[in-house]
Amino acid sequence: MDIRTVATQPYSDQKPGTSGLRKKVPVFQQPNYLENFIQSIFNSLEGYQGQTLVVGGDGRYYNRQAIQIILKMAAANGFGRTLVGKGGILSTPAASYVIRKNNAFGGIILSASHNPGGPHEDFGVKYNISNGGPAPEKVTDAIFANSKTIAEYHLLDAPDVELDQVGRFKLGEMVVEVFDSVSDYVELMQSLFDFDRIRQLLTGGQFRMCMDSLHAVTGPYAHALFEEVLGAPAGTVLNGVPLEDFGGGHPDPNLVYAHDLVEIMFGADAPDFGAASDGDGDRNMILGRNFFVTPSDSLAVLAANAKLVPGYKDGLAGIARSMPTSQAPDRVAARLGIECYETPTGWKFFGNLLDAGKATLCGEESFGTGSNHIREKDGLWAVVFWLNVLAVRQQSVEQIVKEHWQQFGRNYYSRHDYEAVDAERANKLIEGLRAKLPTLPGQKLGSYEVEYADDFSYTDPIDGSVSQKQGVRIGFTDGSRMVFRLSGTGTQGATLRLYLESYEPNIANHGLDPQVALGEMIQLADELAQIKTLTGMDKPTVIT
Ligand code: VG1
Ligand code: CO
Repeated sequence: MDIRTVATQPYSDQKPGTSGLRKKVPVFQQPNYLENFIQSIFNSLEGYQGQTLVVGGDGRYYNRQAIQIILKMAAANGFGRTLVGKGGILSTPAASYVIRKNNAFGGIILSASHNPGGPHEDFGVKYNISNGGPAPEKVTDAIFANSKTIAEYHLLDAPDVELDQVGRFKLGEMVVEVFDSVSDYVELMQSLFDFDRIRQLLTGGQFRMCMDSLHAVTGPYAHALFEEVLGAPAGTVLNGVPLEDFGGGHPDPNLVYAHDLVEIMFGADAPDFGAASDGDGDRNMILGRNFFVTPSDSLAVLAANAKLVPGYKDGLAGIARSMPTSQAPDRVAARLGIECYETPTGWKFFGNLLDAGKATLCGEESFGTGSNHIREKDGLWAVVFWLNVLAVRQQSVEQIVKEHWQQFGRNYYSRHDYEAVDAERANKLIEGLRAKLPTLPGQKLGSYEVEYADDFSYTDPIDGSVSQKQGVRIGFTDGSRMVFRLSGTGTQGATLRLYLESYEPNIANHGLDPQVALGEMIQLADELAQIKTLTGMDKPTVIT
């Protein structure tokens, strides 16, 4: 078998976003496009000769073809061993765990997460470092820099390898191990949670749950975890077979896209607990009977109840949340006497805090929750955490959340997304807001008074690196906020995200629809940013 060096030309658009490089499949299928990016990753790394690389993806269209290319390139570039999920399947959290457990040099995860899949839909590539977490900005910047000057890549000339059988074989000088990642992951969950108690809950005949895997990567993990190990009846997991196009849907666990689950949980004779996860298994949505838990509240509730769970019984070192996430977790941190860190959007910013032991739980408003057990957010982990809390407290999801609001007050929260906006107009909107920022503090807007207005800048407390322009935020004197930022994961035009939050300490006012509670702010945001005029849209594409 020969190592071939292939001459290539750079592509100019290989800048990784919030979570890796995401493009339409036909973009990735252009000659040398994937190869260029993979070689640019390798070129930005040092010291990987003979080391281990983890490879897997969420099973979407082009996953298998991409894995074949990556394996041959890894072999040609001198990796000693690759660990590949069976069938090419590896959830993002499982990949993070496998990297850590095997002291791998890093991992390549193929996913566009919650974006649709298929021949004309999205594909993505993400590089994770040896701590199991997404590459930090200095690495992704180096990858992008390499992609702009790349002139050649290396590839082993070899037939395709068998991905569907567990096994170990050689590809050139490199060892390939195809493994089943489900059992490792189940073991990890078992080490954190009280499985006996959860099993009692799920088999006691009183409690019913429903898990929607949305035809994405968590299907096999969820079947093993809930139905085989924890004893829930067969049929507990819906849409549990991963499909290359996710059955035509968006594998995005929210009230809009997880419609099968929403119908069940808000229908007659609904189960007690419902959950869904996304394309690559790192997001989660939590529902009670007729009840939706916002991701920010979920993080706050898990933090407040962490002592009930074996893996966290000794308490939390700290909490970290992304800036646009609601401040509900901050209130729990204050009560517990621990720090709550505020980071830019994207899990890569939690890595240093977790490695330094400063934070134990992390979360984002975008249905992401996780802990120091790995370095990615973890959808099924959040579901099992909730089950453990439910099993101990013997209350409904709704009761637990409402009691939480009684203790801490309620942070009304909503995110409005305007998708596929013309990029120039979206930038104009953000620039317009930036220009207004200095004049806003002290101004009265409706019944609100602006306390601060800035463009969020983050200095990493561990390595001192600075990330600027991470979202325009306008805070009011009563603790309410609105945040504007452009998505870094979309593949079509620009997506404007507007995040809205207000704080309500009074229990008597806890029963409002968030869109009503936030009504005046929604109006003010439009006046301030000229959203309707500039986007040409009279309402958001998705409200979560
Ligand atoms: C979105 C979310 C962000 C999340 C990211 C990756 O990014 O807002 O919170 O970390 O997706 O999640 P953006 O830039 O589009 O707002 V996933 O599940 O795609 O790995
Ligand atoms: Co995801």
